[in-house]
Formats: sequence, C-alpha cells, structure tokens
Amino acid sequence: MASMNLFAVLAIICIVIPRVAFATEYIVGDDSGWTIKFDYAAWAKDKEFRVGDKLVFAYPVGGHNVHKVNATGFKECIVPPESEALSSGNDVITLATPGNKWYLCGVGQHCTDGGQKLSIAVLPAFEETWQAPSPAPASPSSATGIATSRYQIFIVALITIAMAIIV
Ligand SMILES: [Cu+2]
Repeated sequence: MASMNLFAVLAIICIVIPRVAFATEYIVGDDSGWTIKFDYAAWAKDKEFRVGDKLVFAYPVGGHNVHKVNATGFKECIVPPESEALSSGNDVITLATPGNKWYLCGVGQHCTDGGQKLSIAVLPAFEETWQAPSPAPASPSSATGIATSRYQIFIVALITIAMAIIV
C-alpha cells in the first residue's frame, strides 16, 4: 500500500528533521557583519539560540577578529592573547553547550570604543526538549514549553500535508 510507505517515510522524517531543520545559522550582525558601531545586543535580543546552531562572524580579514571570553571579559573588554583569536574573516562557531556565551573583537579599541561585542544565551537543542517526556529539566521551563509546542505545530502541519496528499 502506497499510503503505508508514505507513513513510514513520514515517521523517518519526524525523527530526522528536528536534528537538521532547526539548526539555524546566524550571520552575526546580518548584512552589517562583525564590525564596530553596531548594536549586537539589539541584534541578539529577539533571536533564539540553541545548541547545534551556528554563529558566523563575517568581516574583512585583518580588520577584526573574534575572541570567546567570559562574563567579566565581556563587560570590561578584556582581550585574551592574540593567538587565541579566530581571524579567518568568516569564522563559524557551532554552539555546543547551553548557557551564556560572550564574544568580542580584540582589534584596537573595537570593543571598548566600538561596542564590538556579542552576548547570547544558548538554549538546549530541540531534540533534547521534545524527547524528554516527563518532568522537564530544572532549567528554563518556559523555553522548553515554547520549543515543544513549536515542534508539535510542525508535526501537525507535516501530517496535515501528508493526509492531503493521500486524499
Ligand atoms: Cu574589530
């Protein structure tokens, strides 16, 4: 039966899709890229960063660089040794763990005077949230709720489309 095959495919999609489809690649600063005099706090404010997502820092090589720092380093623009900088001009950072992450540019006074620094809060990956059936982990429960409901909406939409194809 064709419809049975379709459901098998659908089941596989439901398992595989969350791992790939919800991994987002964020170009830091969007069209402005990684630069001075840009409000990265405003840029990050309405975005939802999750484990597995990627940050892309794009800038002219030599013009800027990227340092991962801690909260104090971020607040006070403490630049780590040059050797620890990412400097390819197209630095891709995969968010590997949940929690707060801080980045800054170590060139000249770009951090202190140019405000070239980014602070984000990374949430757990989608599959971690929707696979946990019973009591949610102690961490942000509201975020978990959002993640779950969004995934459910996605699945309902997928099934609706499948039903439409069958009928
Ligand atoms: Cu810079």
